[in-house]
Amino acid sequence: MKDLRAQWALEELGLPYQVHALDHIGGELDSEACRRISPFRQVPVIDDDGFIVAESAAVVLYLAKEAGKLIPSDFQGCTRVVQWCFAAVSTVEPTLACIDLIGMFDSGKTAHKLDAEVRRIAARPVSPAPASPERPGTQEAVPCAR
Ligand SMILES: N[C@@H](CCC(=O)N[C@@H](CS)C(=O)NCC(=O)O)C(=O)O
Repeated sequence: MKDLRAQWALEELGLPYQVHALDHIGGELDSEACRRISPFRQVPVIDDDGFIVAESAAVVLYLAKEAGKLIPSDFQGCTRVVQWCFAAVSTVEPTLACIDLIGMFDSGKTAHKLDAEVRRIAARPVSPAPASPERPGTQEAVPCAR
């Protein structure tokens, strides 16, 4: 699933790429080759002429910077994109993953409090980032709940 983030960025940027699928069930992620390129033996990982980047958000940022598209070149604009990338992987995603895990592993519905708390967090409205002096009127928002 998270490989789609890398592929989406590649498509948006119009960069050529080849997909090398790995057999997770067959244990390919535990191979020595995978261990060398992926710190946590997870995908996606990209190999850009020998420069290896793991972690989907880092991959997306790297590709955008490399192509000089989808990300502003000024420091503040760039930081805003980094902010939303962090928000996606460290705020939004863990909350939604927790809801999924409760659904998968708490079929007996014993984790009421945890379920309610996570859903409360997921339903929290997202305030737009404040407009920056350089971009008055520019605000961003992403939906969190689903
Ligand atoms: N934080 C990582 C998470 C990557 C991740 O969870 N990848 C999954 C596939 S979507 C994976 O490799 N799972 C195999 C495993 O953890 O053993 C990222 O955003 O790239």
